[in-house]
Amino acid sequence: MAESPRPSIVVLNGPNLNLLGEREPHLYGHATLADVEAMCREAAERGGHDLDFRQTNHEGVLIDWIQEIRHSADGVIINAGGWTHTSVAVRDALCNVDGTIVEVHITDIHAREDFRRHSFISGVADHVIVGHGVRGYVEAVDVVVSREGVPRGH
Ligand code: CA2
Repeated sequence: MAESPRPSIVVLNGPNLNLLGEREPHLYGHATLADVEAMCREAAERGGHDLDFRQTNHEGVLIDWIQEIRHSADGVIINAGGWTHTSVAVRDALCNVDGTIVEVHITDIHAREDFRRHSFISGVADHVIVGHGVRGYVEAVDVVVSREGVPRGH
């Protein structure tokens, strides 16, 4: 009998997160996005999952990626950066995702400027992690691993 593929987690990062570790360390810390990817990969491996880690500065690219993985990913971890607070289109794309959705923010978006308090994504996410620094990404991987087999919305 053919072996079933390992469950998969896709981590999607939005605009400017490629600059992580280069600027504003007082807010975002010193870890680079490559460091975050390595941490996520280790956690996914520990949980027996494959990991696909991506970043884009282009909103349409993010939407294409969400559509691409909507039926194949067991979990989607998303830090949509500034689009969190502006994009109905990213939210609409996420509505079509079959797997678990975890929204992550490095900072506590509720304790910063007023315009960061509203997230278009939180309403369609199964789980939201804010303000735990880059460790929040690892927590998100652990959430997806622990929810394996749980249908969306439960
Ligand atoms: O706290 C988060 O993870 C955010 O999603 C980060 C976004 C911000 O717009 C959200 O309100 C909260 C900003 C990403 C920009 O990341 C940078 C990292 C280092 C240096 C410069 C930008």
